[in-house]
Amino acid sequence: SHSSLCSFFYLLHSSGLLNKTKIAEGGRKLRKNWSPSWVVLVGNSLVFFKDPKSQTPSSWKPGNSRPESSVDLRGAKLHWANELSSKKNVFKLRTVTGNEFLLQSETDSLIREWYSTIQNVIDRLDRE
Ligand code: I3S
Repeated sequence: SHSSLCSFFYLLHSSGLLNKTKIAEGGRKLRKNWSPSWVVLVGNSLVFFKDPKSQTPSSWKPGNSRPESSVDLRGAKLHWANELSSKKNVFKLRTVTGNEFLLQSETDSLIREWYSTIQNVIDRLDRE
């Protein structure tokens, strides 16, 4: 149908592979554990999928995918955070509940696109 085709292209547009590590849970610091994660923006949430090899766009089907976790972007804060890692292109996402994630890509244009996409959602939610 037209609407499922629209959803499909929307997901394709706002999904991709990033390196991810959670660095805090409820304000408590965690040990870094970087791993590639398939990231999808769905509505007001970022959804992370664990196994990128089985979660490429061609195999992505609603129903057979297993999100590892998801992040509510309402009230979240986004900051460039290159001082928090030896890797380049790192930003930090902090949720209202005090969960903190670092997201990273070797591709400058890709990380900038993710940064502004996420910031736009946060700004829109702030205005509501
Ligand atoms: O901020 P840190 O502690 O230097 O982060 C590095 C460590 O987490 C390291 O793991 P172990 O200390 O458990 O071996 C990771 O392998 C590194 O990737 C972390 O640093 P970067 O600079 O990559 O974020």
